[in-house]
Parts: sequence; C-alpha cells; structure tokens
Amino acid sequence: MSLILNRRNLILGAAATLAGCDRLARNPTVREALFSAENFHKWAQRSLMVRDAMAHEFRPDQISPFFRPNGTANPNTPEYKALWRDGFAGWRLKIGGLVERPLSLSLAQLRSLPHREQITRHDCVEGWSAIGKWRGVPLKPILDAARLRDGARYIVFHCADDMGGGKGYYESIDLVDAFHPQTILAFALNDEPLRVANGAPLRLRVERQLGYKQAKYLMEIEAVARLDHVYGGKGGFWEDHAGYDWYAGI
Ligand SMILES: Nc1nc2c(c(=O)[nH]1)N[C@H]1C(S)=C(S)[C@@H](COP(=O)(O)O)O[C@H]1N2
Ligand SMILES: [Mo]
Repeated sequence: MSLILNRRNLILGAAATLAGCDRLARNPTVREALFSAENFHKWAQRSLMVRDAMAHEFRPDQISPFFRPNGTANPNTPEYKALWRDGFAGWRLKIGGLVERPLSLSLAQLRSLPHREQITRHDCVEGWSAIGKWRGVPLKPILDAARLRDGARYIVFHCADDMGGGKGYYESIDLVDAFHPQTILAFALNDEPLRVANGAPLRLRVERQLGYKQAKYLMEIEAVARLDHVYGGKGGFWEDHAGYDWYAGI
C-alpha cells in the first residue's frame, strides 16, 4: 500500500504506516472491509491514536543514577573538537531541505524557546535501558517556523560523528513522529547541559522509538520527500548498515 504522508493526508498516512498494514492490505477480504468508508474512518482514527499515544513518563525518583552512553561517545572530529572547545558558541543547527524558510539556530536561541521536560525510558536494542529527564525544544514549532513544503514527508537528522569511511550517523522519522508532543531537541539531561557522551550540544528524543533513533550530535535537520536518495537509502545509519528496522516503535 502506498498511501503517502504529507500535511494534507496526515491521517491516511498515519494509518498506512501501521506495522503489518502492508501484509494485511494484500488480503482481498481485509482490503474490502478496511476501505469501506465507514470502517476506514474508524481504522484510521484508531491507528492515529496508536501512533499519537504518549510514551510513559516516570517520576523523578525513578531516574537512573547513570545514563550509560552508547555508540559514539565523542565524535572527535576536528570540526566537532573546535565547536566543543568554544562551548558550542559557534555551533548552529541548520534546518533545510523542503522548507520555505531555512533556519540556522544557535544554542542560545534554542534555549530561549519554550521548553518541554520529560522523564522517559530509553531502550537500546543491545539490551539495556535507562530512565532520564530530558529538557528540550519540541520539534513541531521549529518545523512550523521553517514551514514545510507540501512534498515533505520525512525529517532527516544529520549528526557530527563520522562512523568510519566518511559515513556519518544519521536518522529519520516521519511527520507523525516529528509532530508528536514528546519529540524534542534536547539540550539537557537530568538538569545538566547535555554531556558530550550523551550527544552535546543537542540530540533528538523521539520517545515512542528505540535507542538508535535518538540521534546525538545534531548538526542539520532536513525535510525530504523520500529516503531512498539519502545516504544508503534505508533511513538511518543502522538501517543502512545492519538491517535494523526503520520504524522502531515501542
Ligand atoms: N550520532 C549518534 N547518535 C546515536 C548513536 C551514535 O552512535 N551516534 N547511537 C545510538 C544508539 S544505538 C543509542 S542506544 C543511543 C545512546 O544514547 P546515549 O549515548 O545517550 O546512551 O544513541 C543513539 N544515537
Ligand atoms: Mo542502541
């Protein structure tokens, strides 16, 4: 099924991205049942609720004493080192691609925008979890300020770390996750500025998804129509190189 997702058909798109939907929709009986207008409406409604549900938020006393770093713990490139030495004063988050108004935001500007705080559990596919309190700027108002063009369907996050052979870490999410209220660009963990090990100066928190989607060391956010032209074409570093699922919903 190739219903696509943009701002105009967000509901159809959200329904279409439900896990297992492709397989189900190939069954003629299921297809007929689903696409009777009435049932489709109900189905779309329920699916949206599934994708829009909030991740569980924890109490402050449940915060893990140590938020274990994983993957890159320091990008260590000359460019990143120069930014770090400077306290990230010269760092800018670029927002571009399919937007009407490309933006370039400093850390100070991001910190001056309305914040959200959330205590959530991070689940890494390697078999560990940690509960942390994140503070950051919701992605939605930033995308609204940049004004997505109609063709935009995914948001790609470009990171500062080189994973070897010139390949950078990157991740991507669809617009349902991009507009989710718990999807934030986080600059603080447990009431302290984000440490280098956890993604300084800014990382993505997309709380309904697994650990590898939580891109650290953000440099650039790009709105795109499709993912097959981006890097290896599978929507993320681990998706390209280890066959991880692009949709890592939990
Ligand atoms: N830029 C970048 N982001 C990344 C990674 C990475 O290696 N580089 N690793 C991912 C994985 S697999 C996990 S589990 C989390 C780890 O986040 P943490 O280091 O804060 O624990 O970051 C994710 N985001
Ligand atoms: Mo992970």
